[in-house]
Amino acid sequence: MELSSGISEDLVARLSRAEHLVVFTGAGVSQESGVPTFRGPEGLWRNHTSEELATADAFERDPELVWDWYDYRRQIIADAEPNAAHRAIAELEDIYEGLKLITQNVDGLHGRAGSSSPIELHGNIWRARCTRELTVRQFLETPLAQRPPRCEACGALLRPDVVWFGEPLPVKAFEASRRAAESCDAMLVVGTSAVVRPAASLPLVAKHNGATVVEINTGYTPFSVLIDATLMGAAGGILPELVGRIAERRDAEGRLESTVRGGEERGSS
Ligand code: BV8
Repeated sequence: MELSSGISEDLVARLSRAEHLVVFTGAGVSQESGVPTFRGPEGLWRNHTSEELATADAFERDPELVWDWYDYRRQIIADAEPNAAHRAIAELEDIYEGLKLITQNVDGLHGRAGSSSPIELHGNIWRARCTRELTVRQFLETPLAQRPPRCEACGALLRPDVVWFGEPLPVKAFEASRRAAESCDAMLVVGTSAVVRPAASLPLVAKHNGATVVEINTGYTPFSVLIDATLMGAAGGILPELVGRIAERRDAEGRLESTVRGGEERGSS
């Protein structure tokens, strides 16, 4: 376990040799975009914790309160821009063919930064689901005109299309994530406190399967003693430097060329 704010040449070498890279992100990757993290001091809202509000029980008890919390977050996210960490992660797709991005976040900022197919383990705050027909639609209206919003087809309550505590993760998304963690040879774990299960098991699956696992976080997490390295600092500062150095090294080794050339050939076909 290597603890440093500096990025060692050895780490850059190990990551640049990887053939199958997975990036796994949590709320910390969006913190520099001004989006409150879940368990940081800004995670409280009207003295409620996220764990209290992100549940089917809370919604059952007071759908208006829960929708007010989501509307508050949607307004912040609508005004937010992807930050340098999101953009650096999007750039990794040009460096590693078949890169897999798995996120616990529901803010959609990876997609807005250019990542082509983030696996959203916990759903997306910009979709809503009818509680009666279970139909899912894009739902971008913020602030909400109707509180709580109702299905235009049947009048039943809409709910955010996210995974609440006590609810199962989308099976296909989690299976794809587990397969990626089992088969990768390197994983970057960015901005997660590693407490929410089963998502937080993925870096341990990668480590168990022999991958090089590197955490980027402003603080220690339960992973820190179990993985190869923790780069201590803000993702928006560390990731652009790390990605740049990996690209340089792969370019120097002719690996980037082959990937990009492959990409260009793919693009021309
Ligand atoms: C399930 C969507 C089973 C909603 C989220 C007891 C009772 C009930 C359940 C449980 C229990 N014990 C355990 C559980 C399981 C539970 C769980 O794990 N609870 C935890 C709290 C202990 N899990 C579940 O309930 C899951 N479902 O188990 O179902 C089941 C199976 C079959 C059938 C029925 C049921 C569902 C979990 C999903 C919950 N939904 N989000 C919404 O967003 O509104 S989780 C929520 O937490 C977000 O998705 C968030 O992404 C995720 C993880 O948090 P983090 O991303 O890590 O964010 P956090 O704020 O914690 O940390 C931020 C980190 O970033 C910090 O480390 C910080 O240092 C760092 N940071 C900050 N700034 C920066 C930075 N790093 C770098 N740069 C920076 N600038």
